[in-house]
Amino acid sequence: MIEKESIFLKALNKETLPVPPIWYMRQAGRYMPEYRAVRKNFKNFLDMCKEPEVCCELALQPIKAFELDSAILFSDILTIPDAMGLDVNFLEGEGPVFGNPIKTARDVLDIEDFDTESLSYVYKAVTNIKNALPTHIPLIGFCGSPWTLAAYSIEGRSSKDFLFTRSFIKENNVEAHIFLEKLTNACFAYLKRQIEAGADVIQIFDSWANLLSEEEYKIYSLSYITKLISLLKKDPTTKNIPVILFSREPKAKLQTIMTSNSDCLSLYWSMNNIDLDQTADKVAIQGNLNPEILLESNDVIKRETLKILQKYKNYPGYVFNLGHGITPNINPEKIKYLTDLIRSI
Ligand code: 1CP
Repeated sequence: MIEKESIFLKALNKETLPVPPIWYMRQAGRYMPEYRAVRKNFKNFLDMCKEPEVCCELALQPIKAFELDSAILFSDILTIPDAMGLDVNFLEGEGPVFGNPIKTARDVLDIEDFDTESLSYVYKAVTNIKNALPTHIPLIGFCGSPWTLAAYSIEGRSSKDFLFTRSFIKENNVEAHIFLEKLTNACFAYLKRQIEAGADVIQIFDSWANLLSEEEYKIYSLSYITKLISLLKKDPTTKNIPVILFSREPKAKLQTIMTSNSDCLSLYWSMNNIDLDQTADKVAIQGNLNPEILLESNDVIKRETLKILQKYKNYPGYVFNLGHGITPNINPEKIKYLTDLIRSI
């Protein structure tokens, strides 16, 4: 339970605040020297995620360095496909590579049932982080969207265009939907356990929404996100937990995305022409400074940040964040500068 009042939870509850709460996507990661010092002890990134004590230390690093208004679980979205037997490895400089990806329709039918307890290392990390945080700092739990998890699982690795995945879902349409349904149920069970372990807020990462046309998006992504959120909103254990939806540069209209019923929309950095009259009082907004701005001078950072703060000044429920994750080439001093700047205005 959050004892002291959290401005992050207030914003998610659509309150207008004098200073917005601040956290950053990928706030723990390679841009921090203290992260790299821990990371060098593990060859495979996922092995590091399987150590709850280490995850706790990593999740707290940005809280200690910048006094942010929320922590996020240290883990990855690909824990679910790994638990389904798809054998996820993060190789040096390559990103995720699946030892056992979904290559055929048959592979979908043969996939192992998701055993929620096989990810107990994640729930232990949630509880450790929660216990280590001050009571007024909430903890975000998360999962990938079913579509985003399917895209990695079928492609077998990251890709710019996920061409194999996009033809697979058309050629094996029935099995594609069976797989998306399995992933949706797995995400629900996984998030419920994170909430039971101490997560105060949930974020769903639809990081590959940009691959789909509006029509495809409705069929392959939005319908499953909507189902996932409705499962969360129906269950007595999870129904009061705010849900944030991050969609990377979707082709679908905001009105369409809002039908998912999320409590907050996390905007990609290019989404800066949205009609706030249509979202106000319906959803909180999170975002959306382009992380690349953090490679510029302090003057440029200030100018671009002020534009965003001005836009959301009176918005009912605004959370400051970046429009995508912090990249490894960003200097931590820029994160400090940005955070202090927002609080000084
Ligand atoms: O080598 C390393 O040190 C690994 C770098 C790293 C880190 C720090 C990866 C590999 N994942 C993470 C942690 C992580 N991933 C977190 C918790 C940390 C935090 O936010 O503070 C979260 C929430 C994620 C979520 C995640 N993983 C997403 C969704 C967010 C987004 O960026 O859109 C995605 C797409 C992934 C997959 C992933 N994990 C890591 C890599 C290299 C990738 C592939 C990215 C790609 O396809 O380009």
